[in-house]
Amino acid sequence: MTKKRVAIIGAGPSGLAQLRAFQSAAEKGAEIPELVCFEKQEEWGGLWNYTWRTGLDVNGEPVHGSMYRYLWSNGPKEGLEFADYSFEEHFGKQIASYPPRAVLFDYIEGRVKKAGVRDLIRFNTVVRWVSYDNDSGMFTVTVHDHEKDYVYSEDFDHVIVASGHFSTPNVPYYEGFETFNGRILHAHDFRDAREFAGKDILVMGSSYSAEDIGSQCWKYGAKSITSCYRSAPMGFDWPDNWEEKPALVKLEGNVAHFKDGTSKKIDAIILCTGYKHHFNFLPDDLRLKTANRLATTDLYKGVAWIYNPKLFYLGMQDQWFTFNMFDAQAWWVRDAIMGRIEIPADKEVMLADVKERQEREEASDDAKYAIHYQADYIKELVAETDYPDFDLDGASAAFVQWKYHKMEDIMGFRNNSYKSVITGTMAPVHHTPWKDALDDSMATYLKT
Ligand code: FAD
Ligand code: NA7
Repeated sequence: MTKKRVAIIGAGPSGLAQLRAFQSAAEKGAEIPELVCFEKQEEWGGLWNYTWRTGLDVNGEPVHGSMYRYLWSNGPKEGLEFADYSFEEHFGKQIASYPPRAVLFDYIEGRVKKAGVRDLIRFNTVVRWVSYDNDSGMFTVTVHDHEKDYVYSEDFDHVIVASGHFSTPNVPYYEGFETFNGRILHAHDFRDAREFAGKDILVMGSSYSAEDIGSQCWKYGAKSITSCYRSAPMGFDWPDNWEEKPALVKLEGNVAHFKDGTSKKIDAIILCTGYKHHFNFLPDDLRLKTANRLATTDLYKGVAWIYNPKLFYLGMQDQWFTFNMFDAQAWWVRDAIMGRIEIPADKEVMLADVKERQEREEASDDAKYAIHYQADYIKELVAETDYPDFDLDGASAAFVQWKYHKMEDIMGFRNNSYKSVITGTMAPVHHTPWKDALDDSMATYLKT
C-alpha cells in the first residue's frame, strides 16, 4: 500500500506541533504518512519569527508577522508550556514567567530541533491554491517556490491548515482618517514603540493588542496614551498619562472626537482592532469562515472541516491557551489521519458537536469561565491521544491568578511568577521589573 501524503500549511507553533506529533508516533515505532510542510517565510516559528518588514515581504507576499520589538509574553508561560518539552529541559533551569519573544522563539525551536523535523519543511514556499477532487478523493495543492521561482502542484490525501489567524488586519474607517496629518497604522504593522516617544497617541480597541501596544508605548516614553473602546473599557488602573475613552466618532484635523463629547489632539493612531480569518488559498467549499471565538464554526472537535473531514485546521480558536492547545489538536489530528480516532460519518453528528460547543461557550461571558472552558476542550482532546497528560486545572489557576495580577497592577503584572504544571517547580522572580527592563534580549532575560 502506498503511504498517505499529508500537506501542512504553515510552520508556526501549530504546524510545528503537527510535525512533532507525527514524529513522536514514528519514534514509538508507528508507520507515519509522508509529510510536506509548506512555509512561506524563510524561517520557522510563525509569528514568533520577528520581522522588521511591514507591507510586502522580500518575495512580494503580504508580511505575515504581527509581532513587535520588546514583546514579552502577555500571559504566564506556565499556561502554554509543552507537556513533552519543559522550559527546564530547554534552558537547563527554571526561568521567569513572562519571557520576551526571543526567549519563546528559542523554546519553540528547541523542541523541533530535537525532533529533527526541519527537512520536512519547504521554506520560501507559499501555498497559492488548494482544490479537492471528488473522484480521486485527493487534494491538489499548488504552491509558489520563491527560491527557484516556479509554481508547481502536488496531490495529498489530507491537508492541515496551520496558517494562523492573527496576520490579516481588520482595518475600520472613521471620518477624517484621510485628512489626518499623522501616522495611522494597524497593530499588524506596529514594530518599535520608540517611534512614538514624546508623542500623544490614540490606541483604538480594548483587547490584548490595545492593552499591550499602549503599554509598550508608555514604557518607551510616549507623552500620553488615549485608548478608546467600542463595547467596553479595559478598566485597568492606568498610569496618569493614560486615559480611556468611549468610541471615536470622527477626526477633525489632528483632533479626535469621542462619543462622550470630549476631544483630544493626537499625533498618531494605532488601530488595535483585531484580525480576520483569511485564507486566500482556499475555495469556498473548503474555507473556514468564523468569528474569533472559542468554539469555531464548522470544525468538528475544533479541528476537522465538517464538509470534508480530510481537511483539518489547527489553532483557529481565540486563544487563552496556545502552544499546549495546538499540541492537543495536532496529536488528535494525527490520530484521526492514522485511523486511530474515528470521525463520525454523519455530518449531522458533527454539526451537533459544534452547536453544543457554541452554546456552552455562550452560556457565560466571564473570563474565568472561558479559561476553564478552553482547558476542558484541551483535556477532552488529550484524553483521546497519547499526548502526555498534564494538570490543566493548575494551568487554568495560573491564568486566573494572572487576571487578578493585571487588575492589581497593569504595568507590574509581569513581575509575578507561577508554578510549572509540567515540572512542579516555581518560576523565579525576574531580576528587573518589567517597566524598567528596556533590553529584551535573551541573554539579559536569562541572567540570574
Ligand atoms: P502563526 O504563528 O501565525 O504561524 C502561521 C504560519 O503559517 C506562519 O509561519 C506563516 O508564514 C505561514 N503561512 C501563512 N500563510 C501561508 C501560506 N499561504 N503558505 C505557506 N505558509 C503560510 N500567544 C501566546 O501564547 N503568548 C503571547 O504572548 C502571544 N502574543 C501574541 C502577540 C501578537 C502580536 C500576536 C499577533 C499573537 C500573539 N500570540 C501569543 C498568539 C499567537 O497566535 C500564537 O502564539 C501562535 O503564534 C499561533 O501559532 P500558529 O502556528 O497557529 O500561527
Ligand atoms: P481582538 O482580541 O480580536 O480584539 C479586537 C479589538 O478591536 C476589540 O476590542 C474590538 O472591540 C475592537 N474593534 C474591532 N473592530 C472595531 C471597530 N470597527 N472600531 C473600534 N474597535 C473595534 O484582537 P487583538 O489584536 O487585541 O488580539 C489578538 C491577538 O493578538 C491576541 O491573541 C493577543 O495574544 C495578540 P469589541 O470589543 O469587539 O467591541
